[in-house]
Amino acid sequence: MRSAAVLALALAGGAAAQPLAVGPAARYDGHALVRVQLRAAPDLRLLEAIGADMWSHRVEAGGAGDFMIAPDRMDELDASGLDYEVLILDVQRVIDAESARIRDGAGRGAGWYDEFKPLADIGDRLDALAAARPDIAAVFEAGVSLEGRPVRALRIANGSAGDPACKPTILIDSCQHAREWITPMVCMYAAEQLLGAYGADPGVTALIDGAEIIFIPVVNPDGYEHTWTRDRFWRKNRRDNGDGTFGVDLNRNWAYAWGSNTGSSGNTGSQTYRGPEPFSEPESRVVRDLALSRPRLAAHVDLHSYGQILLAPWGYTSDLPPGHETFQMLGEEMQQIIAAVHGKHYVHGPIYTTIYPVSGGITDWFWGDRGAHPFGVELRGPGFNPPPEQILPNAQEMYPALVAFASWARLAHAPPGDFNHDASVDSLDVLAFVGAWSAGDGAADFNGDGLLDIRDLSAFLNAWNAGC
Ligand code: 0X9
Ligand code: ZN
Repeated sequence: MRSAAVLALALAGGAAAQPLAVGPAARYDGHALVRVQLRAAPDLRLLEAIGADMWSHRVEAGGAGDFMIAPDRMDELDASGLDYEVLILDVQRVIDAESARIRDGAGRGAGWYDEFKPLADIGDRLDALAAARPDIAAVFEAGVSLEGRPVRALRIANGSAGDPACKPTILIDSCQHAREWITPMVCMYAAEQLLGAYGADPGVTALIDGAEIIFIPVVNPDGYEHTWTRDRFWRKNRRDNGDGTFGVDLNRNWAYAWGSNTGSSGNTGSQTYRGPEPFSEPESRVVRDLALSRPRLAAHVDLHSYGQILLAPWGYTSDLPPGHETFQMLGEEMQQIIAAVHGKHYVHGPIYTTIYPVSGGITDWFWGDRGAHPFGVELRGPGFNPPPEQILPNAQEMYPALVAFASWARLAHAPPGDFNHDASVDSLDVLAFVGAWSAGDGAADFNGDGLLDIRDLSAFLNAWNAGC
């Protein structure tokens, strides 16, 4: 293959390899979305047996879940005796309406957040954000997907403040699951607002001076592209499993407590197929390797949709994680911040008992393996294709919650010797500590024994000597 073919490929849109096998686009004629009242765990297996695609599920809502069911399986649902209500009669009509709206530009007002965006637009916007603030923002390629698409990231940090080795990293990603279109929008909005607030909002300025914040709006670019071109409700990546099925659920591919049949599946065709081994997929490896490259990983947020839920570890067990009280405190704080914006109620709690068991999930890995504080977030619905009017309010309510969480994580994960929290361990920290200590400031109770004495001074100096 030379000149002409290469040129045609280049013009067709750059580096992304195009999938070779292109069959007819997936259709959902007559598929219904039903909300089912679940009585017990076996009901979930029953629904799986009739090929139901679980869209969302919340234990706290009395075990109600939304499931998409094919028209030829509705009889089986009726025969099951399960109580259900129909939310959408014909899912294909909703897809058609959505694509017509996007094609005609009907939902498109002046704002970027008035309509869902394809992968290329998200990439362009990332470039524009970085170009507008080259002093504190840069786009980089975190890695490459299975089909050769770049997994792009935006890094926000102030290179002229502090010492990089002292800076806590906050990582925010979205779209492990391809069909959850609202998630990259909310992710982009948070990055954009953060950049806009630098220098104007003291809290955000301190955050950007004292930490690095990395956004990955589309972890699963192959799957995302697939939802725009072939199958609106594709969830997994695009791995050819070699048996006629495609896709690994990236959020079951992480190494912490990987492989349990509670919370993931070994069946290649399953929506929660975990892959042949932990980190078998390039997309999960890209995020893992980025995390491993950061010396001081503080927090991780993984955006999903839908259900309005703030999710803490664990996903693999109902046992409470170490630090459970801290997660409860943070969940409550974010819940209140979100509610104060547009009045939306988000529930919060551990994954396992708040939605359902998840093993090999990203959130368990960040806490169990890395010790970074993670949250998984289920954003607004309804469904994976909410009206585009939901995008902006959803983004507006999440942004301050993310800032609060990131700001907490920056301080909680700062090097102990960085007493004044300016992301360097230097003589200013000694001055600040001695000042606090002689003023009887509780912050100088460095060993936390309730007393201010010489032991605090020596504990501080040990930490200070250790540097970052
Ligand atoms: O099943 C999942 O992976 C998530 N639900 S979804 O409907 N978006 O597929 C829940 C996982 C919880 N953990 C994180 N959100 N990280
Ligand atoms: Zn998801």
